[in-house]
Amino acid sequence: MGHNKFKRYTVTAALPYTNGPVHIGHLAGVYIPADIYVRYLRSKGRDVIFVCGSDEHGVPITLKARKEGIQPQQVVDKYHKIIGDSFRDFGVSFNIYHRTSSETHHDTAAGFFRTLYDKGVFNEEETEQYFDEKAGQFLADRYIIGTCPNCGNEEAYGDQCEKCGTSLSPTELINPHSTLSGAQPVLKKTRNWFLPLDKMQPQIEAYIDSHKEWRANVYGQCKSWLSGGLHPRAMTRDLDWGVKVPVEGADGKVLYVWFEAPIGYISGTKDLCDPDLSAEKKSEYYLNEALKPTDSWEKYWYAEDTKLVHFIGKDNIVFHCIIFPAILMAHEQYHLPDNVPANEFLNLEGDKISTSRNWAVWLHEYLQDFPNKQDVLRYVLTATAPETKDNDFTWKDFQARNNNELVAIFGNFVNRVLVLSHKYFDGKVLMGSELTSVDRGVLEELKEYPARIASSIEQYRFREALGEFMNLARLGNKYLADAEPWKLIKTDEERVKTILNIGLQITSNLAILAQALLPFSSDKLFQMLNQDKLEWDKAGTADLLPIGHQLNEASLLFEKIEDEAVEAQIKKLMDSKNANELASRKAEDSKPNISFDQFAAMDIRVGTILAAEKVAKTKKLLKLQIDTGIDQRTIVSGIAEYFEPENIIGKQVSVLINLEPREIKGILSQGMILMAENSDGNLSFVAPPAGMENGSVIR
Ligand code: B3M
Ligand code: ZN
Repeated sequence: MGHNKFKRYTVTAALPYTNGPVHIGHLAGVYIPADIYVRYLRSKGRDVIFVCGSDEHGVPITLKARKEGIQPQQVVDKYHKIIGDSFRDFGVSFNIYHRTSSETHHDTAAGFFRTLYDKGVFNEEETEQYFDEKAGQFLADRYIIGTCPNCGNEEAYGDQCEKCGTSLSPTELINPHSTLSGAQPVLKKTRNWFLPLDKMQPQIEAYIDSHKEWRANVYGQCKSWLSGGLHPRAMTRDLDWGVKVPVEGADGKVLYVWFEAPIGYISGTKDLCDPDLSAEKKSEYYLNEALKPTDSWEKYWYAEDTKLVHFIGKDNIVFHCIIFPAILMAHEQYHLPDNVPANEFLNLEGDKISTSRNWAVWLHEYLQDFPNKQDVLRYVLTATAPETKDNDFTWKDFQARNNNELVAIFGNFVNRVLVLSHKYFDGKVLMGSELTSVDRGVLEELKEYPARIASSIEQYRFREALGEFMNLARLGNKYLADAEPWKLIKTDEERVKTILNIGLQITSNLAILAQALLPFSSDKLFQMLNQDKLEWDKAGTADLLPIGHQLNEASLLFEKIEDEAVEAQIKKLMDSKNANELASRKAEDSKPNISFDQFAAMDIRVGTILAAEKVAKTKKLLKLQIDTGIDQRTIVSGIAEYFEPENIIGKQVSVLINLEPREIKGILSQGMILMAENSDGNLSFVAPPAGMENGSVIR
């Protein structure tokens, strides 16, 4: 169907796992593209709902809960709020930001499963799964680690080796063990319900083949999955956190997270369209009352004249293009997705963004460090969007694009037009002398931009759309620079009225076209122009501001970003990288065991350093005078590279006093000072608690 044959649009964005905040990779990959598309549709006056929410089940959540020693519900409550707040503050304009731990979702997902179950869609099959007898539970793939058969990585997961990228099944791991108890898991029989994707392949293939217009990376990935042959996939799991399986004999089982998560789009729509939704739920789901749906939830999901578009990252393609359509087909009431514009990945300063390594720019932190600069990040992440290939975000590029493009072109143009209008004509829109051929040429070019930008957006080419938008700002900037009204004002005021009129009309066009791409700047421009928001189709003309119209005060749209601000961000990243490297270093393996008697033979006492000096002709040695509480003795210690003698005098230390004396560089050393060595090689004294007397026994 052509774009305008659809009566309404259901647009979704991938439900972020609530095991951590969202970062710029999520924004670039999913949420900014989706928001541009939706805002464009709204500015065209289209009936659109934009649905998202927290993905609160799945193993990432339970792993996080185990790691933090809290319940999964506490994890999801924490991150649902952090994520929902940051999306709201960044201006991602969902109609609703729902959540899959909600009752509506559990009922909807379970109901959906039950419908397919009653239709006999699933095959109930017995399989062998790894079971942790110590923890008393079956193990999801991510709870099993072992040696990758492909590259030997000893910490490969049961579903994938993150080192070589090979996708695995748990039984392929060498020497598998459970991350819950460390025990070697055993294979145990269990029954689950499988979706017969193999039998459904012809239907699915026909559906994919009917969408050759999809992005090449999406269509290509689907075709390669299909050419490999689809296999039955379990839609239930032996886990306790998730949506309970609504059939007899399914105790201890939940719906496979990738069966129920996309159904989250449907449950979110249900609550969005529920006229009786409580105020508390509206707040919990960030329901935007200003964006009312016009129809029932069924219309947005069943009707053939609804356009269904899913915005996701490339790692979610198979779930949105193969599995979700398959269960919608099996259900038979639903309209199938019309497009799934998946983006590739964004890297950060040349490295993969990683939640676990804290190698990320977190959205909520960006908003703290760069308040009111949402559009700068939107601009940069759209201008560098990984639409067809992975791309890289750098803070230097962020600064350069802000300063050289937003400030120097877009901001500079609109600011000069507004400031000069106030300076020369008290902020009034006037018209002076006749249009020149240059004026008419500019206005001719202006006409082309709305359709050009619209065409890019409707084909999900947002980088291109932004580039065209900036070309219009460049056109205005050049027109003004060439016309030089600041010089003409002395000799030809009538001409300046016309120049500024054209400048203001272009500015109003930029305000309309920015609604989708740079919404905060659009709002500011409409405010400065003292103009109500205008629909997209008004753009392209030069009569948006009538003669005599009074402008509001002008203010800067963008400010320069200084080196210090960017250097601080780079330092923050480097610090977290160093901290992670330190934390991830594995401690040395243990030495062989010793007997208790061997330990008891050591006599370790509290001592105090009375004097210290470097040992001549050595780099590493200090000669120490120690008060052991029993006597005063000399001990030579290899710590000269870590401590200045004068800084350690008076320090209490732990001393092994019955070590056989030995001569070192001609000095008789009688004992050993105990030191702790960090993974980065730094040494510290094993200092006894304050207030211990010299000679106290350490055991
Ligand atoms: N929670 C996001 C991810 O794979 C996943 C998307 C669900 S969309 C229904 O990172
Ligand atoms: Zn591997």
